[in-house]
Amino acid sequence: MSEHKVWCGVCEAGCGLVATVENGRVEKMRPDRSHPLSEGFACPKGILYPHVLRDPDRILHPMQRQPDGSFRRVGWEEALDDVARRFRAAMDEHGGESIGVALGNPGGWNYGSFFLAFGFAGALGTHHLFSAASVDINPYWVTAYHLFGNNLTNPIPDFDRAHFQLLLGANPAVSHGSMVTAGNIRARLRGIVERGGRVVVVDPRRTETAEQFEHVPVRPNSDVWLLGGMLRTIFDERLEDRGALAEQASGVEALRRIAARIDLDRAAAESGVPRATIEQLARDFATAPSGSVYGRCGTSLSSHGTLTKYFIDCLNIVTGRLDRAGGICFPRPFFDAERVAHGGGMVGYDRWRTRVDGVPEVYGTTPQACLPREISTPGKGQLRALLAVATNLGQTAPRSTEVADALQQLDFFVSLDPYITDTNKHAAYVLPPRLLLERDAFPLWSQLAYVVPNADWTPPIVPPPGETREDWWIIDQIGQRMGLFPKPFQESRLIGVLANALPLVPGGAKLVERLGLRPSPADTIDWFVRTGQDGDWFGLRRGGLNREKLRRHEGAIKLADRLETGVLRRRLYTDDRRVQLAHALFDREAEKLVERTTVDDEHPLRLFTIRELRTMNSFLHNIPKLVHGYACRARIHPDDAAARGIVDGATVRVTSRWGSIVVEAKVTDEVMPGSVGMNPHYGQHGGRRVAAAIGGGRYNDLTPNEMADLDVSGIAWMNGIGVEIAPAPDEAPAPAEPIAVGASG
Ligand SMILES: Nc1nc2c(c(=O)[nH]1)N[C@H]1C(S)=C(S)[C@@H](COP(=O)(O)OP(=O)(O)OC[C@H]3O[C@@H](n4cnc5c(=O)[nH]c(N)nc54)[C@H](O)[C@@H]3O)O[C@H]1N2
Ligand SMILES: Nc1nc2c(c(=O)[nH]1)N[C@H]1C(S)=C(S)[C@@H](COP(=O)(O)OP(=O)(O)OC[C@H]3O[C@@H](n4cnc5c(=O)[nH]c(N)nc54)[C@H](O)[C@@H]3O)O[C@H]1N2
Ligand code: SF4
Ligand SMILES: [Mo]
Repeated sequence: MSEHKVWCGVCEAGCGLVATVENGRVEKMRPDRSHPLSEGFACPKGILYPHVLRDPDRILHPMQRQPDGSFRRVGWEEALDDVARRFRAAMDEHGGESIGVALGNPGGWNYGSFFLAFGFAGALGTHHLFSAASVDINPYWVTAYHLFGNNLTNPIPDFDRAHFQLLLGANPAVSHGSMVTAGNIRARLRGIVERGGRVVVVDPRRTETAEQFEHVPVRPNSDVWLLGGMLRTIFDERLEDRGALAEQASGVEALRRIAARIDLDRAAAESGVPRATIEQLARDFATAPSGSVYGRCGTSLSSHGTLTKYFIDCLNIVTGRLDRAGGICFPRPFFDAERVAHGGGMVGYDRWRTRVDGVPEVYGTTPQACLPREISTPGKGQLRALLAVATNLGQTAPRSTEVADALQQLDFFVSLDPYITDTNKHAAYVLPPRLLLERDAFPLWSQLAYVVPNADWTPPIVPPPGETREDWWIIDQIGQRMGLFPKPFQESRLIGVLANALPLVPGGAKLVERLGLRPSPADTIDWFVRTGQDGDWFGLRRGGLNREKLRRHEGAIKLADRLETGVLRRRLYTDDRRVQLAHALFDREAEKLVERTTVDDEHPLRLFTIRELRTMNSFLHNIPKLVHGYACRARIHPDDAAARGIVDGATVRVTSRWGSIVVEAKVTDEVMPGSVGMNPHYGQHGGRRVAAAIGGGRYNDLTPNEMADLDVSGIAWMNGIGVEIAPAPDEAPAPAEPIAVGASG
């Protein structure tokens, strides 16, 4: 029996856990009290994660789809050769652009698969790179690129020193934080109140977070009005921090003009928040000793996600909270992915437009919303083959059923996933990855948002089961067999150093290519860790970090007690090293906002998403201990229910302009009148038998994907779409039929 300190990469909180391993099996997980960030906090998803490793529905061998829709076990050689041959045929006949890559949420938490998915798309020269960011954080990426010069720059709330924390569209008591990694985030928020400060939660639902703090109900999809109204008030009442603006920002006048367009009475009417409350919130926020505004999915997955995020950042900047204690601070990553992405030419916006919809690229990716039309629209560059990595977009992307239908039109589709899902049940092959604890884990993204800077690189602690392989290895094998990656990886520290250092000198990049140097993902990261601000500089700096040291060290190494301040100029990528507030893009978005009417008489209620503590997007619904007691329910306010003759527990039909589903109603005043809250990712019908048995409707059958309805960032609009609900006593939710998985082993 042995114990190991590990990093939980299931969600963004990045908790430290202690795993007890016996006979190559994880028998127990408990919170790691010594972890610098989570300090003994963990949730059931992390603690019960080992159940996923031994889930009987997990596939442990390459699976090939049969004509009758069932799956049969095949060998790796056969599978990889066939996959490579068919991708190669698509490439030869129709060009690299005809092949796409879709990378889902867990792919982002797996550095190797992230590198290889982007690398594979890069080598193909395809624009068909669909990332989960386009159903999550595209407004962050677009706004950061304009304001800070780098999509990945993400100043985070310094909760531990804040006196006023405004949270919009976020439920950290359940989600444990997103785009900010704060371990026991609830305790940190309570700390604000204990110091005499305030936490205000703006949400259409009295959430688990709102219950504990001050709650301001808001109509879904209207935060942009509330925030715009706050900005307007701050300028009108001269509450802005002129010193900070003069020092840190350019283009303030442009922002003033945008704010002046927000009429406060209309802001109140649109948001359902009284004008006096908007004005008072603005004053209280601006005059608090410190604090910040933070917005997440409720604000991002909206029809004005980018303008909303712009207003959030601007509120922090005009009140002098950027780069200041208790405000929003720049993180201190030990692997500076911002610098690497910038140096590697990855950052950007609108360098090209998508083929069918003509929407701007974001960080080199195409929004998932475009996927069905890229498949169905003939012409040069039509999408014909897809490699899906850790994504269930037939459930999690907008208009999920249309996505699933479109996937069936592909000539060839391959998926890397531990399960047969709603999405990959249409794939020719499903290839089995190694999961957390079976592979090494590196906090590629979360370390960009740690409120307590720390470093960790967890080695695998149990042997991989069956014939599973690492995601990156699988993609690499496909690429090599296609002749796309001319060299195998060279697992060598020296190669890692040469391949990454040489491009820094003129002509070096060419030399790397001529010598055929191809470092493994781990060697690349190691090089950047060693040359980062906490690195060992190859022995020149004593006590500095490198891979061996991190892997040998049990648990995470604390790098600083708190976030740094006064580092703005070092952390910005804009030409003048100031925050750039003026951009035509934001003018246009403000113009669109004031011109758009949001009244939809046929769909007067507004639907929004409710996440649950024990599920993680669509991934963990197959673990009985996690989904116990859960179901898909449309929560509706008693007044709205009475007006429609709906009683608690009734079967109802929820209809939007884009689709219709049947679910169970829950009548509750936790949601504000005029809104409907629902859990997503039910109605699963893949090979996850427990998940399928729960039934329920698919939320994303109701969400739009036409560009005319969406934000400039291409972010899916999932919160605040118009719906109507009617009793449907004679209808039952469609029964799910699990896919047969033969001889999985
Ligand atoms: N209505 C609505 N829809 C939403 C949202 C919402 O709030 N409302 N939220 C959106 C957001 S924020 C996100 S991030 C997306 C998430 O949507 P997805 O990116 O589709 O993420 P998951 O649902 O977690 O599905 C991930 C898949 O990866 C598999 N997987 C897990 N670990 C691994 C691994 O290590 N390797 C491989 N190869 N596969 C793995 C799982 O089995 C699962 O099938 O959903 C979006 N969809
Ligand atoms: N337990 C659990 N944790 C998770 C996940 C999970 O599925 N389960 N998913 C992970 C992922 S991928 C992400 S991206 C993060 C998301 O992290 P969060 O954004 O904190 O999580 P959500 O629960 O989606 O919170 C969104 C909140 O916005 C509210 N809301 C909806 N529409 C609106 C609106 O128009 N305006 C306002 N003001 N509020 C609105 C909802 O009621 C909800 O409380 O969570 C991560 N953590
Ligand atoms: S909160 Fe997230 S990181 Fe922490 S234990 Fe739960 S799933 Fe893992
Ligand atoms: Mo997400």
